[in-house]
Amino acid sequence: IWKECSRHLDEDVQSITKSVVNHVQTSLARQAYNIDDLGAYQAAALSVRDNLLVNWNDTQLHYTRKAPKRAYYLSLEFLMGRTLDNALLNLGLKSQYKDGIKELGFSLEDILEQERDAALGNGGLGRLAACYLDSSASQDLPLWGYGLRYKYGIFQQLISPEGNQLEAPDPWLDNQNPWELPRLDVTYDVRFYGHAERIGETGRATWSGGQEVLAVAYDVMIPGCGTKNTNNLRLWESKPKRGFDLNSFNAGNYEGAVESSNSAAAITSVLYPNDHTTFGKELRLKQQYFWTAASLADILRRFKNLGKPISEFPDFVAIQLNDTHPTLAIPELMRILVDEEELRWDKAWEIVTNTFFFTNHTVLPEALEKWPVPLLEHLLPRRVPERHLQIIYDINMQFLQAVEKKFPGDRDRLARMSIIEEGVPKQVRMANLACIGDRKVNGVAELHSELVRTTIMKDFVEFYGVSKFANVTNGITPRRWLDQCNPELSTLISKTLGIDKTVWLKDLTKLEGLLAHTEDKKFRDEWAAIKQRNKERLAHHVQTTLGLTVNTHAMFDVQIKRLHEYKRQTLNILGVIHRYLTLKAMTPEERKKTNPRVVFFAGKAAPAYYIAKLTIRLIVNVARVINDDPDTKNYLSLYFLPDYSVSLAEVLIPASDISQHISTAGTEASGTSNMKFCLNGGLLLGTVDGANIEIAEEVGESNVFFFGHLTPAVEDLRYQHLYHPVPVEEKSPALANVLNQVSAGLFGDGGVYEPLLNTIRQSDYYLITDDFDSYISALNMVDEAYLDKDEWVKKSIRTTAKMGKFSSDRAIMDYAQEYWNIEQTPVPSS
Ligand code: 26Q
Repeated sequence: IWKECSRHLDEDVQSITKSVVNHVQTSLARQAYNIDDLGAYQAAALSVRDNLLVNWNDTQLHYTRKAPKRAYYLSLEFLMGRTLDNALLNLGLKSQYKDGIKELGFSLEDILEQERDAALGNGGLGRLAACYLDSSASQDLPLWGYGLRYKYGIFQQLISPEGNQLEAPDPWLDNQNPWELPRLDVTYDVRFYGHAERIGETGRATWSGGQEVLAVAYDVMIPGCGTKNTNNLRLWESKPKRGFDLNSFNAGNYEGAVESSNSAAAITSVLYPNDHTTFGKELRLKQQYFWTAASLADILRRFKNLGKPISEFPDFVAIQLNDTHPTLAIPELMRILVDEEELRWDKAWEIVTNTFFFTNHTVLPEALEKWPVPLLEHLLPRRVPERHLQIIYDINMQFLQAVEKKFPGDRDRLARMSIIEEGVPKQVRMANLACIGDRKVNGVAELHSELVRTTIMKDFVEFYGVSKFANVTNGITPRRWLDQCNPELSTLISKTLGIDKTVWLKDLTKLEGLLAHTEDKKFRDEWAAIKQRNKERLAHHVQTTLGLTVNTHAMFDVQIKRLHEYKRQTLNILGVIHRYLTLKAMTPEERKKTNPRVVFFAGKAAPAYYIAKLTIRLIVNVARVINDDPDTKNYLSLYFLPDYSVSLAEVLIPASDISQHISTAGTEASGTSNMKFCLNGGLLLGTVDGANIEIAEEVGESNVFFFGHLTPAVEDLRYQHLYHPVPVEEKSPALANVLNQVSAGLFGDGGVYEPLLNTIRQSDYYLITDDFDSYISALNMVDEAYLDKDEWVKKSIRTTAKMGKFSSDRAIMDYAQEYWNIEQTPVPSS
């Protein structure tokens, strides 16, 4: 049997080399002897793509034939990262390709590095969408993603000599992208501005004038793990409807001739790099309407092919709105049903409210999406009653009448619940519209969902009842976030559990089987050795990219996420300074007894977020001083790794001993990197916030390091800051000392940092002063725990073993069963 298998494998390897060489010659039009790593990557990718295409076609055909109810995930962000490694693993072809590529004189590891990340997202929300696609395919669920094909993804981050963040464009499509299939025949017209008129007896509306733009589909194949099912991510590109204006051209006005085509192409040119703020930009609203209109038209066309009556739409279609960004889909579907399908308002509304589901990702008031009425009015005209803004007004009127009926005379309540916020200008509250137009609303972790119910959606809970407001705790795909990024650990787990990896990767609760081995010294040693090699891999990366040498015998302490005041990178860097000052004050003998620590930061700041950028500058300049100090550098060093990305996360996460998730309680909706670190055996230092709480519930509080005030205290503390302020010196002398040292210029011109330090000295909205001392004691507890290496490794194993709950497979099945009512539809293996 073994001979038989290896013969097959040989055949596989032969056919792989043949297919790769074939692509070199025919697709790339190059000579096989004259190819570099990039060429080898492209040829290998095209060869893998051939495999994906077969499965993708079979899957789409199977779905069409079986006609199950389908789900659609509308997200303005899909933070996919690289594809080749993931596709090889999901197809089960990695070792064959490794051999085949080697036979051609290349190393698979090297050519994988050639791929650019698809970075069409800012952070957590976009990466969550990518994990859900992987899980939907792996669980055989008929789900498609819909998004935009931005020409430029999230900006590339550079760090200037002064330590400032600089932004450069991310031209990720400059090398051709083998993972997408242009569908030049799948297009829709989308219209902006212009005006609508009633025609004929029926009073149907037609729209004329304005700007017409073409939406062109690009399909990205999403392979499942250990299944033939390969789902689809459809991304829209905007194109001018007409090439250029011939009249202007003939009149010699060449600029004018291409003006409209430029503005059409602009719609999908760039991802907005802001998470949590900045509303009111016309182009962003245009993106949202362009994308929802094209996606809905496409979904409707597919539904119509079934030949079912429109009243059955919700029996065949469920649409998940990833945050409020696609909320215009609600009035758009109303427009289609009323204007084009000629349904009565009530009937249309019933269909709409049975089709959409809405996920909220934040309770921060400043992050709730609002759009000025005049802007919407301008973009989506309201000449006739059936147009968007009028539709929004009509939805609002009917809704408020129902509220008035239930709570007569409660004008404040009406004002709070209205879709329209009074003021100059009036604003459309997208979260209210999304809530009113949806079947169900969910938050992304238990605490967060509870906060949704008790704060931003309190009135709506009182109106609709609590059952409309539920929770689906986020998850992560263990394929990318363990098997792919930490192959050695994956192998050790399969060996220890005595099962094939596809089994536990698709039923992550199986990891609990590791608990039985925590007392096995040999297993623990292997576990620890893998962590050590992952630390060396990260050190090697830092050495080759930044030319810096990292001490791999120190504890690796990692905080990687978007820069934001609520995430409190500032607390971390002030803690580092405190540690530095403490070390400086010690004798050399005392220092030797301390636990050496290397601190890593990575993350991007929104380009206009001044305080976040100043935090980066402080981190970079503290690193310069600390890493250069001969007294302390063996005990404490600090690195800010530029241009954080999915690929960088894949190197950082497996290398971490401890990671920090230290948001002010009640502010981080869930967090998902916390789950990734723990899955890779890193311990967690965090606040009682978001999914940290559920992680602690799973692994036991003795295996995590918690600190800080709890959510119910936050509001009171903020009130005290405003009305009974206490100087930092009194609250935390240690912190006051740190702030003074920064001001005094220990890390270069102190004045530069005053605006940042003043956010703490003054209103301190995110409670740095209140949590600082407890944070420092938590850090000390981490040090103490790390001294007992054996016990630390046990904690690490226990943590990984209890991560079953956080697989995105669990989350996606929850959506499938409790929200969308869709069924697993496996493609038979031929
Ligand atoms: C909205 C309008 C205009 C411009 C930008 C935006 C915008 C863009 C991105 C608003 C928010 C985002 C991203 C939010 C985000 O990533 N939230 C995170 O979602 C994760 C997945 O649920 C959670 O784990 C994190 O807690 C949450 O912060």
